[in-house]
Amino acid sequence: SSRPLLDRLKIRLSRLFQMNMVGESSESNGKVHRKVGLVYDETMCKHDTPDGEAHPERPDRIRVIWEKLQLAGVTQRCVVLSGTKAEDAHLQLVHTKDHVNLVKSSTNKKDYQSDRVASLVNSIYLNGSTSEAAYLAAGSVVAVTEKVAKGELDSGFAIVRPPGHHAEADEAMGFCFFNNVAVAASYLLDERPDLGVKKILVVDWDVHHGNGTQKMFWEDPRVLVFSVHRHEDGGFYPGGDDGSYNMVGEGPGEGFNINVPWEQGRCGDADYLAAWDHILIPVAKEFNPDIILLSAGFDAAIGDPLGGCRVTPYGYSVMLKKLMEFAQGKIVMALEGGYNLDSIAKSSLACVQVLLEDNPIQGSSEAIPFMSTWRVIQAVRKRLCAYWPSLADELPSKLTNQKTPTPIVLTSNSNSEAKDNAHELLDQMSKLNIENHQGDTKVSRSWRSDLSKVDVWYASFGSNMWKPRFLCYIQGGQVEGMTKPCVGSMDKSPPKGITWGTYPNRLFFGRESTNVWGKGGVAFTNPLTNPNDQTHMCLYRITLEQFNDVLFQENGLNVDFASPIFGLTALQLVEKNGSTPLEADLAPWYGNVVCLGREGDVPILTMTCTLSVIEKFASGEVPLSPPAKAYANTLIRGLVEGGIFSEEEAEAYIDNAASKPLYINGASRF
Ligand code: X5A
Ligand code: ZN
Repeated sequence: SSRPLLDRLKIRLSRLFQMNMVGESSESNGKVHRKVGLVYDETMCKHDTPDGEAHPERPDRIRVIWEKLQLAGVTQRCVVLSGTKAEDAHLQLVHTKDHVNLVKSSTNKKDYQSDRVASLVNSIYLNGSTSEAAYLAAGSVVAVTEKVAKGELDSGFAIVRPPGHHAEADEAMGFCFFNNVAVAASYLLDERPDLGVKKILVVDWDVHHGNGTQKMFWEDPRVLVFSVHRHEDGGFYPGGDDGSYNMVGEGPGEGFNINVPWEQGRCGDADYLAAWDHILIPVAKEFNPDIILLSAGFDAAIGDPLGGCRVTPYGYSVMLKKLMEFAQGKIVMALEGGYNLDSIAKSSLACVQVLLEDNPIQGSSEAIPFMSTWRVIQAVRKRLCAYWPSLADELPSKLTNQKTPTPIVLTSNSNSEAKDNAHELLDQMSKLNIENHQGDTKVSRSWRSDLSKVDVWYASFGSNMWKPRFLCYIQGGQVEGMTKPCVGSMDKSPPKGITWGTYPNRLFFGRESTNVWGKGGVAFTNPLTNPNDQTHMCLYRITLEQFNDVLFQENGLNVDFASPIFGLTALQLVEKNGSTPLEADLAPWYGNVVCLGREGDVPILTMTCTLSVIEKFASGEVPLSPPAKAYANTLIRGLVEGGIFSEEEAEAYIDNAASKPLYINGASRF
């Protein structure tokens, strides 16, 4: 038909148009790359404790980040800048003259303390190079910011130390001397009106409250300051009430300061992404910044000795990716805290890859937000909804009341339907035992033990994207939306890894009903690729034995087979040919195993229908039909909890896949 062709032309046209719009960006292999600036200057490593004492804010922090970026080969693809010293006039846009002079002339802590008794308790140290490093840190952030605002760079990352966000107008504290980000923001607004930047969004994801930045723009509506931090009712550094959600700014700046104060440590990707989806992103849409300055501390990272939170590199990459939608992606990241060398290096790399628009971002996110997280998010929304109408709606209780879902253990169920299910399960189990005690034991044992030694990534695009649902196939059980339980795999060990990937295949929904979900279509993906198509998949690292048990269950079979449905020979075939059909009688639903590539040494396998069934779907012989609500919700939960999409985005993704016609001649043609 003519409609798909038109759609495809539109996509191509919009891509051509996009290419012309970013004329500054470099192009190689036909792929447009964003121009990303990186500042690194070894001189900033010279700031150190005077007596060689160990300190978390140590020189190696920026070294390991730089080495990681070099090793990953990303520095060659960026514009590398060396440090620039800040000008006193620029520092004085946010600091007092006294403070600037004091930092300038201090060469040891005594100099500093003799002038300012307060610094005794304020977590700073100095040596002969501190002043130089502090000037370089602030000046470098100013320099990249200017280049991004001008459009010379699309975005940038200033790998600087000492950090800045705790530094106040007249005070160094929390390892900070000059407020690097605040200096850069004020520079744009006050010194460079020619660049046309009128509204700046400062996002501070350092685990500590950005008290300095908050104070500097307290009455300034041109700078929206957003800080998410561990607060614990003022018990966490820097402490007191400053980091509370009640601190919204004053005068013309009222409503332009947003704090998300965690009540507890251990917050991870799910908590941060919930704050993004339900506070920061909607507000950013309304504020519509001209540029984003990111106080990018990595001390909320998993493994950080000071932060005690659990954000993964993947979590940081998703948070950053969501910000790329604003200000045409003009983002300047400035390093703040972050004290686990390995975590900060990995997190930094993940972020630079986002700035470069490398695809796809790999990662995992299993958790759901803490109850306390929803409490905080709701309090923040309530406090700020007068200024930001998009925060006014009450969050659906289905979101805020969810507890960590666990598969139902069948034997503990007492209602009659579940009992029936349990009987069915017991039946299956006993059959299984009988089978194992009769004749086939040896064959059965040997295929299982052989295949248990081989790992594969099972890539799921349907309900299995929701981890608790997938676990039913491993551990047995039933979760919300399922009409009957799964028996589980023989080997009940949990997946050894979880990650996500995006593949150029068409997701669609077909057939009228299933045993497990009742009425409605279920997910398939076209085994043929097309660069215009995208299926998001959750990858579970399991053994080939478990993969067989998943295949059995997906096809409505028991798991007591004497031989595998997908053995070592089939694995070799699929790795060579890209896909291999399974025995049609045994696997009527998902009768085609497709190899999507490798992750490390391990093949990535998905299961879908065969090409002949694709043809039947396309011709209408087998119906395409949208998923029932319960089934669609399971996919949406998987995508949301996996950190791939917001709920709205996940819904749109499913709706889109369910409503487009399936045309086979488009595949592999472009
Ligand atoms: C920039 C930063 C932390 C200060 C902690 C003091 N500062 N105990 O992460
Ligand atoms: Zn910090």
